[in-house]
Amino acid sequence: MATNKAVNEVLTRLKIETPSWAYGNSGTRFKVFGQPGVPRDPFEKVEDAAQVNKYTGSTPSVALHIPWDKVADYAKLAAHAKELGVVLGTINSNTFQDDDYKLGSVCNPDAKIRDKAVRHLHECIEIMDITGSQDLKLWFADGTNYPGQDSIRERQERLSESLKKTYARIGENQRLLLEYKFFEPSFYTTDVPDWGTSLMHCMELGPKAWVVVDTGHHAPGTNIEFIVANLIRVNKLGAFDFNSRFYADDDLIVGAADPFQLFRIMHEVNVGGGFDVGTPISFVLDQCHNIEAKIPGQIRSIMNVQEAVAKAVLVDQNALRAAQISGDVLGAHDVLMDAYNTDVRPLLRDWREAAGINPEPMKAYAASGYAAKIAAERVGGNQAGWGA
Ligand code: PSV
Ligand code: MN
Repeated sequence: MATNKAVNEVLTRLKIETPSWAYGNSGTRFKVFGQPGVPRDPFEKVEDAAQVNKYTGSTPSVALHIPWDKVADYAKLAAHAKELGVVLGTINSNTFQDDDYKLGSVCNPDAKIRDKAVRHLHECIEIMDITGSQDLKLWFADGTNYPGQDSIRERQERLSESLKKTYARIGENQRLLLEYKFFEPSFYTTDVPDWGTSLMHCMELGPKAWVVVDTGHHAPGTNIEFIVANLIRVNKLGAFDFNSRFYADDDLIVGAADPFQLFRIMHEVNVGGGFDVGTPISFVLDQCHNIEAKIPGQIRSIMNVQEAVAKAVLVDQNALRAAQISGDVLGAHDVLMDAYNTDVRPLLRDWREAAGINPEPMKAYAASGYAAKIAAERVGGNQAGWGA
């Protein structure tokens, strides 16, 4: 068995970014339910993100979404974050909520619209220059709904050209992250539907382009750990967007639907050196809390990731390898399951105590009175929501 010391070291190194949109109101296309105390602007979103960091000790950065988190002065927002002990992280672009993008953004048949989309991506990089953010994350809603609607191949050429124009503007210490998703909002073809397409474009672009694996963006039954192992093998896995899904892109709390899958993914990350010092892999939540409270939803998510990581690090690698090499099928499986079936919660409580954090983050946050405080203070103005 790996030692608790090894687990503690990884937990201390492991930083997970939370998304600004998790703090705003969200819902389905049927209904968005408001919640008391929801932030009214990006400054308040950052304050909530700082609370998650306070109770987990593991979320020192918050991802922004442009234009949802557009502010007049990004340096001021960055300074506000810094005062609260967090930094501004990944900048997420948005090329899916403008009427012009009905037929796509960077793949649109109209060159003027493609140019508009690329200008937006350049604007996001300008924001990164001010905030000091390392990563530009691209998720494109581009695709088609009907066979024959557009040329599949030409759309790939347009995508390649637009990505090259974006990549040309990426700074020396910045990265372009290309996320894939197999469907929605397009239902016949999606222009970046899978890891192969994303990887092909990233390889064409160069060393600053990396693939993002959003755990909710695969068809049911997809072996995500296989994808992760392969991307790590060619050193192109740039980031995770964590969430879980029962059906499609459900954006539920990571580890809620299938904690065993999350463990298997984290095991591949561990084997591939993804928790080592200097790992290129960023760990980010991409979730919406439609019916549950938002800050506790984020805290619970971080705890779920930590539990999966702790179990993955506990896998006895020597015993696993020995069993694998000797063809001991069930022995190898046992080694993995032993780690998965370990109750790591006491270990995590000890690690938190040693790190000066309350061992029970959910209870500590609930007892803090912060939820009642923001519900009383944040009256008037417009609550931020998915899409604002
Ligand atoms: C849309 O599916 C999505 O969830 C993508 O995963 C992005 O990362 C996120 O929204 C923010 O644009
Ligand atoms: Mn995502």
